[in-house]
Amino acid sequence: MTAVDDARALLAAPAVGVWSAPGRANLIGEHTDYNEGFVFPFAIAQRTAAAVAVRSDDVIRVRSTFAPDAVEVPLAELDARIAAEGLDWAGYPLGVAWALLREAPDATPRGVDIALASEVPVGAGLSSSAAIEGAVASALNDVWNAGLDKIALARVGRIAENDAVGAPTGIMDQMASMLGVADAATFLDCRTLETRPVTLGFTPAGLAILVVDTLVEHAHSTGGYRERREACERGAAAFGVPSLRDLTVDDLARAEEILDDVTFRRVRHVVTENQRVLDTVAALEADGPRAIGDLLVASHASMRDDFEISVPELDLAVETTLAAGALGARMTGGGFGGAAIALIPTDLVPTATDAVRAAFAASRFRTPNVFTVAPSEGARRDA
Ligand code: GAF
Repeated sequence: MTAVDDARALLAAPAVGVWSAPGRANLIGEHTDYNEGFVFPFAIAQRTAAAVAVRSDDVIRVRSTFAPDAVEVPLAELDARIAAEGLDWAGYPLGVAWALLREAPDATPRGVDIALASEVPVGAGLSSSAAIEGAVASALNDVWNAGLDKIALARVGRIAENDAVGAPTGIMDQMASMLGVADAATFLDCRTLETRPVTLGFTPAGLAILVVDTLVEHAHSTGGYRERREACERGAAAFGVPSLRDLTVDDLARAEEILDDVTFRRVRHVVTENQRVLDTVAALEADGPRAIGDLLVASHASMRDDFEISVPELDLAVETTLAAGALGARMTGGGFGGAAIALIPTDLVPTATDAVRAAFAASRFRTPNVFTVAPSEGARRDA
């Protein structure tokens, strides 16, 4: 059974349609999105599906396979329910409905039942939240005749996440989920929202992306993520620029002079990470996927040492996969837990998987989930 089948089965009434959107892995470009920089994520094959039935009243009712209770809100009370907070998982789909109505004033809202089912592991740093947002935004865009394009729907997802759920994230995950292309990653300029799919060519090169989900939980609505964002804003303000996107590696000597040590290291991560994204795209296009390993390794070191968002489990996953023959490896996503990715020859996947499990056992860490992901298509209507 796929998520599409599960969502349809959960819906109590005949569906007018089923829409789905994927999770994502970020190949490189971490904590650069809210600094108006560059990112290079890809959509994965695991998807979240939203099956929708139209109701005769003006109630929006959401159910999911990952929570026991349905949540119902009359459309007229949506503003108040979002403002009151406390919606838990239902904050994502209801937040999308609320944001869509804000962004598409000509939409024709009507009562709907939405049933959600997901194949995207929750809390793994693979953006199960963007997958929910993308599926629900795509569904309501059609059912309510909102007429938004994919970039506008990504923005709707981000507004839901920022203003309804309260996580101060950037737009990378929603753009990756909406715009994914099979066998490609999305090169995205977060200042202009210009995007370009870049072919990855992992399979013909005999390579795979191995994910190590450490099962260490993280939440971007709390603590560390927000603090990192504030440090970046302090750094930009000290230079009198709108965002760290406006600095280059040539500005780092001056940054070290005028900033305190912690703020300087946060700035150095973002500035060098932006450059690594550009270098990764260039290396891929010139020399193919075997050429990008060192950039992934450098990205991880920068997140571990300068941005300080790694955890021992992520470092161990990176070290162990590299020792098992990966060409490059790094934590992916916001950090403080979640997953690492490794670019690895396909024939080494079984031994690397065993090595990671053994290393985690030896360190008395929880047994991680280890699996491969494939660059896949973005949000779509399935039925
Ligand atoms: C999380 C956020 F949701 C993204 O916007 C991005 O900032 C990422 O962390 C770090 O690159 O996934």
